[in-house]
Amino acid sequence: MLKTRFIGIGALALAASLTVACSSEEDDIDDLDDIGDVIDDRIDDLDLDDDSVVSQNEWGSGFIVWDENGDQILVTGEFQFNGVAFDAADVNNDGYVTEDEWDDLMDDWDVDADDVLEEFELEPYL
Ligand SMILES: [Ca+2]
Ligand SMILES: [Ca+2]
Ligand SMILES: [Ca+2]
Ligand SMILES: [Ca+2]
Repeated sequence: MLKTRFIGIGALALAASLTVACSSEEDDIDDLDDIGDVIDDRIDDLDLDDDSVVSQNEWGSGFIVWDENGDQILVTGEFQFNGVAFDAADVNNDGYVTEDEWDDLMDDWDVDADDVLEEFELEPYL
């Protein structure tokens, strides 16, 4: 008779706690909007009905949107087009753009006089 003794060995599982630094890289940056015919964010903000052009009404609303502190003038920090545009807009050179100056700007920039600003008309000022 062979007596086999099974010795139950309590196996000790040593859980080594490894601190794994899991850096989750998010690849959701789609910065591909520099392609020619994609509308600039600034135009997009003005173009409320997304028809790719800025109408006079939209242009008028743009002044209000950009005038963050609501003092009826746009200073350089609020004015989101470039320096050339600001100089063009600030006709009397007092350092800020009033609503009248803003409205006149649209007439100046609407080179094809169709009462809307297309991207090509705004492009030099972005
Ligand atoms: Ca529009
Ligand atoms: Ca302001
Ligand atoms: Ca001015
Ligand atoms: Ca136009």
